[in-house]
Amino acid sequence: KKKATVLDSPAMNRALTRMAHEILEKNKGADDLILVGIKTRGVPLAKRLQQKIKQIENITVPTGELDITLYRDDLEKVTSNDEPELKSSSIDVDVSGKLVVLVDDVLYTGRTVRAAMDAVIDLGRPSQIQLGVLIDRGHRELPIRADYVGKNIPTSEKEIIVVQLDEVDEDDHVSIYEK
Ligand code: 3GP
Ligand code: 5GP
Ligand code: MG
Repeated sequence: KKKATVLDSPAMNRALTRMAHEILEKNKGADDLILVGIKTRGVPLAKRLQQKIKQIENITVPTGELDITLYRDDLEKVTSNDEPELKSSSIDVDVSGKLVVLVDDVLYTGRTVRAAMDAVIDLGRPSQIQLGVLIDRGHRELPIRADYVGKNIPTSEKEIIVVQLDEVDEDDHVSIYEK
């Protein structure tokens, strides 16, 4: 059941523009930057940030993608023992010595990001890993926080955030639903 729209398309665009500026400001430019999207919707978000950095700095930073999915203890159903793990990765550049910015749509328990960090570190030794998310909905279960946040949306456990992106959903907005 839909409760509210929290970002419409122009608001999402402004949030991503700000995040691109924040990435460039914090890192004093785009040198050695790699944007790595976490599938599904982190991938188009990483591409949008790449476009914005290109518009601001005229540098095309490399992008990559990680597919992190729940590793099921029980093949039949999702249980609380399930942990996200790497299914596949596509990062064509060497991450060694680079600044990797992980990009995802929603940050929740932090377990997906933990698996993503492991996956990046398995590929080489980045100088630093940072995290950008469109939505931080709270409820962390690990000591993980985002460096760049589109919008903080404090949620209850019963609520879910629906992120729709033109590239995937032919629609561009973020809403809160009650389960
Ligand atoms: P995404 O792959 O685009 O990020 O986690 C798989 C998909 O399920 C996600 O899409 C996400 O949008 C959706 N999803 C909705 N609510 C939840 C949730 O509470 N937990 C997880 N892990 N995924 C959710
Ligand atoms: P975490 O591992 O931090 O618990 O969850 C992060 C991943 O689960 C993200 O990739 C995100 O897609 C998905 N996720 C968790 N909660 C939500 C939610 O409320 N809405 C959406 N759209 N995705 C969620
Ligand atoms: Mg996601």
